[in-house]
Amino acid sequence: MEYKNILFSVEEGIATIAFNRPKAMNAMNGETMEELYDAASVCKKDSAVKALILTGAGEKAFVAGADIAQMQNMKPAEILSFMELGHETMRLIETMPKPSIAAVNGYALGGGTEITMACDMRFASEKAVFGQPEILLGIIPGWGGTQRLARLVGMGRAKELILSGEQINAQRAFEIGLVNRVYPPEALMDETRKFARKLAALSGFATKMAKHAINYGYDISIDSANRLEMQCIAQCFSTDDQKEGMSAFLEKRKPAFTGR
Ligand code: DAK
Repeated sequence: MEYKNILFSVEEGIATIAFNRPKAMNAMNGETMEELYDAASVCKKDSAVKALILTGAGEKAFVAGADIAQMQNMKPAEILSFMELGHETMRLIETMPKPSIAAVNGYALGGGTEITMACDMRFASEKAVFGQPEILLGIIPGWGGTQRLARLVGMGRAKELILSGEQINAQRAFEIGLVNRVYPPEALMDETRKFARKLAALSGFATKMAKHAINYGYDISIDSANRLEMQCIAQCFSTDDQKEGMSAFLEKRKPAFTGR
């Protein structure tokens, strides 16, 4: 697929998807969501991709939300397909067997915050701004914000943000657990890439099993979830990576994982 609204590159096993609609603060229209879905599908399938970074091109915005101009006059059927595509894309990123980091360089509002929450981790520039301002437009979050925000920061804080529409800075987002790490703007991408490379060097199979246990264990009973974990770790013991990881430790050398 040819991309118009995102920049997509793969370097040293790290895929980077940068939202790139500077005139609209990288707002998500249907076309951009289709491109994101396509690029995320490529990342999932391509064995050369070991980790994924989502960011915003330019200095001002990650994604300033769904495109309000496009949404304003959408008919119910259009809203429905926009909704489905958005949810499928978020779930694709969240559940893909490879780690993802949102490198949040500026405004991440509404659908922007929702995209960051579909990633496994959020690293923010000191200039980043988060929020779910949908209520100010007479709507509510529509790409999982009501659910993922409450799971990440707790119900009270999620309600505070969603019911008020207030924006918060990176430091506050860090304090409430929405953001994992905060960096000076000029260090954000280097630090994120460094961390992504570190994740990419680990066992791809163990990463896949860890994400599987966390993602699918979260909403079921603790007993069922622990059983799921048991199945996942048992599978790890069938891999070369488990043998390599443990041998390397005992031989006092760095492991060379192959993902098998
Ligand atoms: N949509 C469209 N255009 C946007 C935009 C957006 N979300 N955000 C900014 N822009 C455009 C502005 O209209 C402006 O365009 P021009 O006037 O230059 O043509 C340009 O980007 C620059 O913006 P500003 O002039 O406003 O720049 P400032 O630095 O003064 O302010 C800002 C930056 C990010 C604080 C401000 O632009 C802003 O508040 N933007 C809107 C933020 C917002 O409300 N975002 C939430 C959108 S609602 C659904 C699923 C999901 C959703 C809805 C439905 N379904 C499944 C049904 C999600 C909804 C949302 O995300």
